[in-house]
Amino acid sequence: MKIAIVCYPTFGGSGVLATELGMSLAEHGHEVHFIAYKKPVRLNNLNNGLFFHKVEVPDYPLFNFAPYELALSTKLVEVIKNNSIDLMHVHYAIPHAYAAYMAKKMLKDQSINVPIVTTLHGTDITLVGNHPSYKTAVTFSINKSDLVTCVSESLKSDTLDQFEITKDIHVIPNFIDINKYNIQQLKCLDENPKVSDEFIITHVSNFRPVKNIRHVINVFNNIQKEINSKLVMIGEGPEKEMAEQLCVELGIFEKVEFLGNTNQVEKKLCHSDLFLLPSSAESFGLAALEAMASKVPVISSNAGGLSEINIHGETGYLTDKDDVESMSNYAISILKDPKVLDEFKTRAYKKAQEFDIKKIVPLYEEIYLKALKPLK
Ligand code: GMT
Repeated sequence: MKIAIVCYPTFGGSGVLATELGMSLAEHGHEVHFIAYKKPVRLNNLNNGLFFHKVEVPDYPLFNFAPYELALSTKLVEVIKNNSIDLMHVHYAIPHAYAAYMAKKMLKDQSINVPIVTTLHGTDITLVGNHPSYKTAVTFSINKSDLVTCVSESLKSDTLDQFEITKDIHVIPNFIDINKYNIQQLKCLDENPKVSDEFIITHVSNFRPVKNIRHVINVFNNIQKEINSKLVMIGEGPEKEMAEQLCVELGIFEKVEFLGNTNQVEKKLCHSDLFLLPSSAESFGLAALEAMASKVPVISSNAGGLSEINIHGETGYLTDKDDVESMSNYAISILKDPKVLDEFKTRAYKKAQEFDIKKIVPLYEEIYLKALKPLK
């Protein structure tokens, strides 16, 4: 198949997932064309059936807001025609599903039929998509997609509750390449064995308000009072400065490392003992799954789809999103007993195996075949 993938090219979960999916599809023999305003950050290799097409949005003094959807739909038409693309897979409804629909209509005008598969990732539904400025167009573009997928049962039910959806929504969870994590674990132990008895607590996100960064710092502050530990904060975003300031105020700045964005999160996770994710909304929680694949138990909120991967009392613990005290107590209970920590690590890894790329990517291939069937 020849597939055009539209995604956000940044470190956010939807872009990461779309890129990993495209790279895996190319390994399965498909031809994959990424279309975005810059090369996706995880797209490290452009041979073997992988292509990237940049959407250029020219500036003009009249534009208060440059019309990205217009440029994207024009680019989609061009790429689809030039490369005989079979289908579009757009990640994140806003504005990708909308632009894809316009592209589909323009192509139809030239007697070219290309179906749209739209994947909903979370904030396009639970936060941004709900806004009155977007809701009508988001509903329309979901309903006009040929097939719709979303990343958790929780997101499916939120979408059906909050929008007038006439389409079936297929749940296909996020995935990880467990093999990549296994290799990294071995390398890690070999090249850089853990020497100190200090526990490592990790958080990875885009530091947006929805991630409750303040809680991450406060939970760690409670942990470090009882357990010799440090906090590793990975990512960049609007709440980072606040987080640094809070660490200074609490007198724990020297126990917290802010590492910025990384393309190789598995390298940072391999020595970690516990992962914190107290988000106020989280459709799936790819960062938590990446931690679990690295044998790291998770203390998270019970928001959205987190309970579909993090199993309370088994792979970690879940609490209400603002319950810093329970999160701290649960974290300490896991860390203070090496046997308990070991059991949590094993179960977290075992659960992560359910979301291995080998099991999940074929589900997308099935969806593509379904979308193409009416055209045959
Ligand atoms: O978590 C973010 O803020 C980034 C966001 C995105 O749209 O890139 O991630 C969303 O999609 C991921 C991949 O499907 C999910 O694992 C995340 O849970 C989801 N984020 C939220 O729902 C807040």
